Amino acid sequence: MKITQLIARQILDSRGYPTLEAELTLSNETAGRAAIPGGTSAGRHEAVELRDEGEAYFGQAVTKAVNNVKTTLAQALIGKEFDQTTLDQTLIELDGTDNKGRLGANAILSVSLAFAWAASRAESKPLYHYIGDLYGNAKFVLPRPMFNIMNGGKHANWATDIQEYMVIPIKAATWAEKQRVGVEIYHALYKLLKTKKYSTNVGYEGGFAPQLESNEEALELMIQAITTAGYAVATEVAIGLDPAASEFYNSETKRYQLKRDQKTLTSEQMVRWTVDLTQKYPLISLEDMLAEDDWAGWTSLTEQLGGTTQIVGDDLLTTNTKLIKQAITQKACNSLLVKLNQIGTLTETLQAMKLAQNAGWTNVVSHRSGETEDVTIAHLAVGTGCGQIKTGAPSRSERTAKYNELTRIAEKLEPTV
Ligand code: 2PG
Ligand code: MG
Repeated sequence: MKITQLIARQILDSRGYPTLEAELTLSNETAGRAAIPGGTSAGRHEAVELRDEGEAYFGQAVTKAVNNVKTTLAQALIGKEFDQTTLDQTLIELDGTDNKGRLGANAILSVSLAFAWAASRAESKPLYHYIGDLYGNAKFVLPRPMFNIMNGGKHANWATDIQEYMVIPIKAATWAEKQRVGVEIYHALYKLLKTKKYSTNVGYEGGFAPQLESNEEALELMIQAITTAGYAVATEVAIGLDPAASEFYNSETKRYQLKRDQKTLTSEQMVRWTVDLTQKYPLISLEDMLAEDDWAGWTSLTEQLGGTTQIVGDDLLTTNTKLIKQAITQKACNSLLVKLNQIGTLTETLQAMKLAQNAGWTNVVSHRSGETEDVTIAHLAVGTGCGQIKTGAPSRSERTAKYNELTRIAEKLEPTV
Protein backbone atom coordinates (compact mmCIF):
# COMPACT_ATOMS: atom_id res chain seq x y z
CA MET A 1 0.00 0.00 0.00
CA LYS A 2 1.15 3.48 -0.83
CA ILE A 3 1.57 6.14 1.85
CA THR A 4 -0.18 9.32 0.73
CA GLN A 5 0.01 11.50 3.81
CA LEU A 6 2.09 11.67 6.99
CA ILE A 7 1.76 14.29 9.68
CA ALA A 8 2.90 14.60 13.30
CA ARG A 9 2.24 16.82 16.27
CA GLN A 10 3.38 17.37 19.84
CA ILE A 11 0.82 16.24 22.42
CA LEU A 12 1.05 15.62 26.19
CA ASP A 13 1.60 12.39 28.07
CA SER A 14 0.09 11.46 31.44
CA ARG A 15 3.00 13.03 33.36
CA GLY A 16 2.46 16.36 31.65
CA TYR A 17 5.49 15.94 29.37
CA PRO A 18 5.33 16.55 25.64
CA THR A 19 5.29 13.49 23.40
CA LEU A 20 4.77 12.78 19.76
CA GLU A 21 1.76 11.61 17.80
CA ALA A 22 1.76 10.73 14.10
CA GLU A 23 -1.05 10.22 11.59
CA LEU A 24 -0.58 8.33 8.37
CA THR A 25 -2.92 7.84 5.41
CA LEU A 26 -2.74 5.14 2.74
CA SER A 27 -3.75 5.33 -0.93
CA ASN A 28 -7.08 3.60 -0.23
CA GLU A 29 -7.89 6.41 2.26
CA THR A 30 -7.53 4.31 5.41
CA ALA A 31 -5.65 6.14 8.15
CA GLY A 32 -3.87 5.30 11.40
CA ARG A 33 -2.68 7.26 14.38
CA ALA A 34 -0.19 6.43 17.13
CA ALA A 35 1.11 8.26 20.19
CA ILE A 36 4.42 7.45 21.86
CA PRO A 37 4.82 6.74 25.59
CA GLY A 38 7.83 7.75 27.68
CA GLY A 39 9.78 6.12 30.49
CA THR A 40 10.89 7.63 33.80
CA SER A 41 13.15 4.83 35.02
CA ALA A 42 14.44 4.14 31.53
CA GLY A 43 17.15 1.58 30.76
CA ARG A 44 20.55 2.81 29.61
CA HIS A 45 20.46 0.81 26.39
CA GLU A 46 17.07 2.01 25.19
CA ALA A 47 16.81 3.54 21.71
CA VAL A 48 17.09 7.32 21.82
CA GLU A 49 14.02 9.32 22.76
CA LEU A 50 14.72 12.58 20.92
CA ARG A 51 13.94 15.66 23.03
CA ASP A 52 14.73 19.27 22.17
CA GLU A 53 16.79 20.10 25.26
CA GLY A 54 15.96 23.78 24.79
CA GLU A 55 14.16 26.05 27.23
CA ALA A 56 10.63 25.07 26.33
CA TYR A 57 9.04 22.50 28.61
CA PHE A 58 12.31 22.36 30.57
CA GLY A 59 14.02 20.66 27.65
CA GLN A 60 11.33 18.01 27.22
CA ALA A 61 9.72 19.33 24.03
CA VAL A 62 9.78 16.97 21.03
CA THR A 63 9.51 19.43 18.14
CA LYS A 64 12.71 18.10 16.55
CA ALA A 65 11.22 14.62 16.44
CA VAL A 66 7.93 16.03 15.11
CA ASN A 67 9.83 17.81 12.36
CA ASN A 68 11.78 14.68 11.51
CA VAL A 69 8.45 12.96 10.80
CA LYS A 70 7.04 15.89 8.87
CA THR A 71 10.15 16.50 6.73
CA THR A 72 12.76 13.73 6.45
CA LEU A 73 10.37 10.82 6.87
CA ALA A 74 7.43 12.31 4.96
CA GLN A 75 9.68 13.15 2.01
CA ALA A 76 11.22 9.70 1.94
CA LEU A 77 7.97 7.74 2.38
CA ILE A 78 5.10 9.56 0.69
CA GLY A 79 4.18 8.12 -2.69
CA LYS A 80 5.95 4.82 -2.00
CA GLU A 81 4.56 1.36 -1.50
CA PHE A 82 5.31 -0.56 1.73
CA ASP A 83 4.35 -3.46 3.93
CA GLN A 84 5.20 -3.41 7.66
CA THR A 85 8.54 -5.14 7.22
CA THR A 86 9.78 -2.99 4.33
CA LEU A 87 8.57 0.18 6.03
CA ASP A 88 10.35 -0.62 9.30
CA GLN A 89 13.51 -1.59 7.42
CA THR A 90 13.39 1.71 5.52
CA LEU A 91 12.91 3.64 8.77
CA ILE A 92 15.94 1.91 10.30
CA GLU A 93 18.05 2.70 7.21
CA LEU A 94 16.91 6.33 7.03
CA ASP A 95 18.07 6.78 10.61
CA GLY A 96 21.30 4.90 9.99
CA THR A 97 22.45 4.65 13.62
CA ASP A 98 22.47 1.72 16.04
CA ASN A 99 20.23 3.43 18.57
CA LYS A 100 17.93 5.55 16.35
CA GLY A 101 19.78 8.59 17.64
CA ARG A 102 19.55 10.62 14.44
CA LEU A 103 15.81 10.78 13.82
CA GLY A 104 14.71 9.61 17.27
CA ALA A 105 13.07 6.32 18.22
CA ASN A 106 9.96 8.31 19.15
CA ALA A 107 9.72 9.73 15.60
CA ILE A 108 10.40 6.34 13.99
CA LEU A 109 8.01 4.34 16.19
CA SER A 110 5.16 6.80 15.67
CA VAL A 111 5.35 6.14 11.92
CA SER A 112 5.80 2.38 12.33
CA LEU A 113 2.69 2.15 14.53
CA ALA A 114 0.53 4.66 12.64
CA PHE A 115 1.23 2.53 9.54
CA ALA A 116 0.23 -0.64 11.41
CA TRP A 117 -3.10 0.91 12.41
CA ALA A 118 -3.75 2.16 8.86
CA ALA A 119 -2.72 -1.14 7.24
CA SER A 120 -4.88 -3.19 9.62
CA ARG A 121 -7.86 -1.05 8.59
CA ALA A 122 -6.93 -1.42 4.92
CA GLU A 123 -7.05 -5.19 5.47
CA SER A 124 -10.31 -4.85 7.46
CA LYS A 125 -8.75 -6.57 10.44
CA PRO A 126 -8.49 -5.58 14.08
CA LEU A 127 -4.94 -4.47 14.88
CA TYR A 128 -4.35 -7.59 17.00
CA HIS A 129 -5.15 -9.76 13.98
CA TYR A 130 -2.78 -7.75 11.78
CA ILE A 131 -0.04 -8.15 14.43
CA GLY A 132 -0.84 -11.86 14.75
CA ASP A 133 -0.28 -12.29 11.01
CA LEU A 134 3.11 -10.58 11.28
CA TYR A 135 4.06 -12.68 14.30
CA GLY A 136 2.78 -15.96 12.84
CA ASN A 137 0.15 -16.37 15.54
CA ALA A 138 -3.51 -17.14 15.04
CA LYS A 139 -4.33 -17.99 18.66
CA PHE A 140 -5.59 -14.69 20.04
CA VAL A 141 -5.91 -14.69 23.80
CA LEU A 142 -6.70 -11.98 26.31
CA PRO A 143 -3.64 -11.45 28.51
CA ARG A 144 -3.43 -11.92 32.25
CA PRO A 145 -3.10 -8.42 33.69
CA MET A 146 -0.62 -7.38 36.37
CA PHE A 147 -2.23 -4.51 38.26
CA ASN A 148 0.34 -2.12 39.71
CA ILE A 149 -1.58 -1.02 42.79
CA MET A 150 1.28 0.41 44.88
CA ASN A 151 3.82 2.80 43.38
CA GLY A 152 7.22 3.81 44.69
CA GLY A 153 10.68 4.68 43.41
CA LYS A 154 10.97 7.36 40.76
CA HIS A 155 7.27 6.91 39.90
CA ALA A 156 6.13 8.15 43.31
CA ASN A 157 8.77 10.30 44.98
CA TRP A 158 10.40 7.26 46.61
CA ALA A 159 7.42 6.31 48.78
CA THR A 160 9.15 2.92 48.81
CA ASP A 161 12.40 1.86 47.11
CA ILE A 162 10.49 -0.74 45.13
CA GLN A 163 8.85 0.94 42.14
CA GLU A 164 5.93 -1.41 41.45
CA TYR A 165 3.85 -3.81 43.52
CA MET A 166 1.45 -5.73 41.28
CA VAL A 167 -1.50 -8.02 42.00
CA ILE A 168 -1.96 -10.85 39.51
CA PRO A 169 -5.23 -12.78 39.18
CA ILE A 170 -4.15 -16.37 38.62
CA LYS A 171 -7.41 -18.28 38.90
CA ALA A 172 -10.00 -16.08 37.21
CA ALA A 173 -10.80 -17.58 33.82
CA THR A 174 -12.20 -14.74 31.75
CA TRP A 175 -10.97 -11.24 31.00
CA ALA A 176 -13.98 -9.75 32.81
CA GLU A 177 -13.26 -11.76 35.95
CA LYS A 178 -9.57 -10.90 35.90
CA GLN A 179 -10.32 -7.21 35.64
CA ARG A 180 -12.84 -7.44 38.46
CA VAL A 181 -10.24 -9.03 40.76
CA GLY A 182 -7.82 -6.15 40.17
CA VAL A 183 -10.44 -3.47 40.66
CA GLU A 184 -11.84 -4.96 43.87
CA ILE A 185 -8.41 -5.35 45.43
CA TYR A 186 -7.52 -1.79 44.40
CA HIS A 187 -10.57 -0.43 46.22
CA ALA A 188 -10.03 -2.71 49.23
CA LEU A 189 -6.52 -1.28 49.47
CA TYR A 190 -7.88 2.26 49.30
CA LYS A 191 -10.14 1.54 52.29
CA LEU A 192 -7.34 -0.14 54.21
CA LEU A 193 -5.01 2.83 53.68
CA LYS A 194 -7.71 5.23 54.84
CA THR A 195 -8.32 3.18 57.99
CA LYS A 196 -4.62 3.29 58.74
CA LYS A 197 -4.59 7.06 58.08
CA TYR A 198 -2.15 6.63 55.21
CA SER A 199 -2.15 8.80 52.11
CA THR A 200 -4.31 7.56 49.24
CA ASN A 201 -2.55 9.76 46.67
CA VAL A 202 -1.36 7.89 43.62
CA GLY A 203 1.88 7.67 41.62
CA TYR A 204 2.52 7.82 37.87
CA GLU A 205 0.85 4.49 37.18
CA GLY A 206 -2.22 4.99 39.35
CA GLY A 207 -1.08 2.86 42.30
CA PHE A 208 -1.25 4.24 45.83
CA ALA A 209 1.93 5.77 47.15
CA PRO A 210 1.91 6.16 50.95
CA GLN A 211 5.28 6.82 52.58
CA LEU A 212 5.85 3.47 54.31
CA GLU A 213 8.20 2.26 57.03
CA SER A 214 9.68 -0.48 54.88
CA ASN A 215 9.46 -2.09 51.45
CA GLU A 216 7.89 -5.17 53.00
CA GLU A 217 5.09 -3.17 54.61
CA ALA A 218 3.63 -2.67 51.14
CA LEU A 219 3.52 -6.44 50.68
CA GLU A 220 1.73 -6.85 54.02
CA LEU A 221 -0.84 -4.23 52.99
CA MET A 222 -1.40 -5.98 49.68
CA ILE A 223 -1.95 -9.34 51.36
CA GLN A 224 -4.55 -7.70 53.62
CA ALA A 225 -6.25 -6.00 50.69
CA ILE A 226 -6.41 -9.26 48.72
CA THR A 227 -7.95 -11.01 51.73
CA THR A 228 -10.50 -8.30 52.57
CA ALA A 229 -11.55 -8.18 48.91
CA GLY A 230 -12.49 -11.83 49.38
CA TYR A 231 -9.75 -13.58 47.43
CA ALA A 232 -7.43 -16.36 48.48
CA VAL A 233 -3.79 -15.29 48.65
CA ALA A 234 -1.49 -17.43 46.48
CA THR A 235 -4.19 -19.67 44.98
CA GLU A 236 -6.41 -16.98 43.48
CA VAL A 237 -4.21 -13.92 43.51
CA ALA A 238 -0.43 -13.69 43.45
CA ILE A 239 1.99 -10.76 43.53
CA GLY A 240 4.63 -9.41 41.18
CA LEU A 241 7.36 -6.84 41.84
CA ASP A 242 9.35 -4.43 39.73
CA PRO A 243 11.87 -2.63 41.94
CA ALA A 244 13.58 -1.06 38.87
CA ALA A 245 16.75 -1.81 40.83
CA SER A 246 19.09 0.17 38.55
CA GLU A 247 17.59 3.27 40.14
CA PHE A 248 18.96 2.47 43.59
CA TYR A 249 22.15 0.70 42.54
CA ASN A 250 25.46 2.47 42.88
CA SER A 251 27.59 1.12 40.04
CA GLU A 252 30.83 2.39 41.62
CA THR A 253 30.40 0.75 45.01
CA LYS A 254 28.30 -2.05 43.45
CA ARG A 255 25.78 -1.75 46.25
CA TYR A 256 21.99 -1.58 46.37
CA GLN A 257 20.75 1.20 48.63
CA LEU A 258 17.37 0.43 50.16
CA LYS A 259 16.66 3.67 51.99
CA ARG A 260 13.27 2.61 53.37
CA ASP A 261 14.90 -0.40 55.01
CA GLN A 262 18.09 1.49 55.92
CA LYS A 263 20.07 -1.24 54.23
CA THR A 264 22.94 -1.28 51.77
CA LEU A 265 23.24 -4.65 50.06
CA THR A 266 25.81 -6.38 47.89
CA SER A 267 24.57 -8.25 44.84
CA GLU A 268 24.67 -11.56 46.76
CA GLN A 269 22.71 -10.02 49.62
CA MET A 270 20.15 -8.58 47.21
CA VAL A 271 19.66 -12.05 45.71
CA ARG A 272 19.33 -13.55 49.20
CA TRP A 273 16.80 -10.89 50.24
CA THR A 274 14.80 -11.67 47.09
CA VAL A 275 14.84 -15.40 47.78
CA ASP A 276 13.70 -14.71 51.37
CA LEU A 277 10.83 -12.55 50.08
CA THR A 278 9.65 -15.35 47.80
CA GLN A 279 9.49 -17.64 50.84
CA LYS A 280 7.29 -15.20 52.75
CA TYR A 281 5.04 -13.87 49.98
CA PRO A 282 3.36 -15.36 46.88
CA LEU A 283 5.72 -13.68 44.42
CA ILE A 284 5.40 -15.23 40.98
CA SER A 285 6.98 -12.52 38.83
CA LEU A 286 10.12 -10.50 39.59
CA GLU A 287 11.17 -7.79 37.16
CA ASP A 288 14.44 -5.84 37.37
CA MET A 289 15.12 -7.14 40.87
CA LEU A 290 18.76 -6.42 40.02
CA ALA A 291 20.50 -3.58 38.20
CA GLU A 292 21.04 -3.58 34.45
CA ASP A 293 24.85 -3.91 34.94
CA ASP A 294 24.71 -6.68 37.52
CA TRP A 295 24.72 -9.62 35.09
CA ALA A 296 26.24 -12.02 37.62
CA GLY A 297 23.45 -11.21 40.08
CA TRP A 298 20.83 -11.89 37.41
CA THR A 299 22.35 -15.29 36.61
CA SER A 300 22.50 -16.19 40.28
CA LEU A 301 18.86 -15.15 40.87
CA THR A 302 17.68 -17.11 37.83
CA GLU A 303 19.62 -20.16 38.97
CA GLN A 304 17.96 -20.03 42.38
CA LEU A 305 14.42 -19.00 41.46
CA GLY A 306 14.07 -19.42 37.70
CA GLY A 307 12.46 -22.86 38.04
CA THR A 308 9.46 -21.51 39.92
CA THR A 309 9.39 -17.76 39.36
CA GLN A 310 9.16 -15.53 36.32
CA ILE A 311 12.39 -13.49 36.20
CA VAL A 312 11.65 -10.57 33.88
CA GLY A 313 14.29 -8.45 32.17
CA ASP A 314 13.29 -4.85 31.46
CA ASP A 315 16.20 -2.36 31.80
CA LEU A 316 18.49 -5.38 31.45
CA LEU A 317 17.21 -6.18 27.95
CA THR A 318 15.48 -3.04 26.59
CA THR A 319 13.58 -5.19 24.03
CA ASN A 320 16.89 -5.50 22.17
CA THR A 321 17.76 -8.80 20.48
CA LYS A 322 21.49 -8.40 21.15
CA LEU A 323 20.91 -8.16 24.89
CA ILE A 324 18.28 -10.91 24.82
CA LYS A 325 20.81 -13.22 23.14
CA GLN A 326 23.37 -12.38 25.82
CA ALA A 327 20.79 -13.12 28.54
CA ILE A 328 19.89 -16.45 26.92
CA THR A 329 23.57 -17.45 26.84
CA GLN A 330 24.19 -16.33 30.42
CA LYS A 331 20.86 -17.77 31.69
CA ALA A 332 20.20 -14.34 33.20
CA CYS A 333 16.39 -14.43 33.17
CA ASN A 334 13.42 -16.32 31.75
CA SER A 335 11.07 -13.58 30.60
CA LEU A 336 11.15 -10.46 28.41
CA LEU A 337 9.42 -7.22 29.29
CA VAL A 338 8.25 -5.85 25.95
CA LYS A 339 8.25 -2.11 25.34
CA LEU A 340 7.87 -0.90 21.76
CA ASN A 341 9.61 2.41 22.38
CA GLN A 342 12.71 0.80 23.88
CA ILE A 343 13.61 -0.47 20.40
CA GLY A 344 11.61 1.76 18.05
CA THR A 345 9.78 -0.31 15.41
CA LEU A 346 6.99 -2.90 15.47
CA THR A 347 9.09 -5.35 13.42
CA GLU A 348 12.03 -5.28 15.84
CA THR A 349 9.68 -5.65 18.81
CA LEU A 350 8.14 -8.77 17.27
CA GLN A 351 11.63 -10.15 16.53
CA ALA A 352 12.57 -9.64 20.17
CA MET A 353 9.41 -11.43 21.32
CA LYS A 354 9.99 -14.32 18.93
CA LEU A 355 13.58 -14.73 20.12
CA ALA A 356 12.41 -14.82 23.74
CA GLN A 357 9.59 -17.23 22.93
CA ASN A 358 11.91 -19.59 21.04
CA ALA A 359 14.24 -19.64 24.05
CA GLY A 360 11.34 -20.94 26.15
CA TRP A 361 10.85 -17.59 27.88
CA THR A 362 7.60 -15.77 28.53
CA ASN A 363 6.82 -12.31 27.15
CA VAL A 364 5.11 -9.55 29.16
CA VAL A 365 3.82 -6.61 27.12
CA SER A 366 4.23 -3.33 29.02
CA HIS A 367 3.16 0.30 29.15
CA ARG A 368 5.50 3.14 30.22
CA SER A 369 5.12 5.41 33.23
CA GLY A 370 4.35 8.25 30.80
CA GLU A 371 1.38 7.09 28.75
CA THR A 372 -1.33 8.47 26.49
CA GLU A 373 -4.75 7.28 25.38
CA ASP A 374 -3.04 5.12 22.73
CA VAL A 375 -4.10 1.46 23.01
CA THR A 376 -1.63 -0.26 20.69
CA ILE A 377 -0.16 -2.42 23.48
CA ALA A 378 -3.53 -4.06 24.18
CA HIS A 379 -3.44 -5.33 20.58
CA LEU A 380 0.22 -6.32 20.80
CA ALA A 381 -0.52 -8.55 23.79
CA VAL A 382 -3.56 -10.19 22.16
CA GLY A 383 -2.04 -10.46 18.68
CA THR A 384 1.11 -12.23 19.80
CA GLY A 385 -0.90 -14.39 22.21
CA CYS A 386 1.82 -13.82 24.81
CA GLY A 387 -0.66 -14.05 27.66
CA GLN A 388 0.55 -11.23 29.92
CA ILE A 389 0.31 -7.44 30.13
CA LYS A 390 1.26 -4.87 32.72
CA THR A 391 -0.44 -1.56 32.26
CA GLY A 392 -0.79 -0.02 35.70
CA ALA A 393 -3.50 0.31 38.28
CA PRO A 394 -7.13 0.06 37.17
CA SER A 395 -7.31 3.84 37.52
CA ARG A 396 -6.29 6.96 35.56
CA SER A 397 -7.55 7.17 32.00
CA GLU A 398 -4.21 6.46 30.28
CA ARG A 399 -4.13 3.12 32.13
CA THR A 400 -7.83 2.27 31.87
CA ALA A 401 -7.69 3.07 28.12
CA LYS A 402 -5.76 -0.19 27.72
CA TYR A 403 -8.03 -2.18 30.03
CA ASN A 404 -11.11 -0.81 28.25
CA GLU A 405 -9.69 -1.74 24.85
CA LEU A 406 -9.09 -5.27 26.15
CA THR A 407 -12.72 -5.34 27.28
CA ARG A 408 -13.79 -4.41 23.73
CA ILE A 409 -11.54 -7.11 22.27
CA ALA A 410 -12.91 -9.61 24.80
CA GLU A 411 -16.40 -9.06 23.40
CA LYS A 412 -15.18 -10.74 20.22
CA LEU A 413 -12.79 -13.30 21.65
CA GLU A 414 -14.63 -14.26 24.84
CA PRO A 415 -18.33 -13.79 24.04
CA THR A 416 -20.53 -14.46 27.05
CA VAL A 417 -23.61 -15.65 25.18
C1 2PG B 1 9.05 -0.14 34.12
C2 2PG B 1 8.28 0.98 33.48
C3 2PG B 1 6.82 0.78 33.34
P1 2PG B 1 9.21 3.34 33.05
O1 2PG B 1 10.07 0.07 34.77
O2 2PG B 1 8.70 -1.29 33.90
O3 2PG B 1 6.17 0.35 34.48
O4 2PG B 1 8.62 2.21 34.02
O5 2PG B 1 8.24 3.53 31.94
O6 2PG B 1 9.36 4.56 33.93
O7 2PG B 1 10.53 2.83 32.56
MG1 MG C 1 10.45 -2.22 34.73
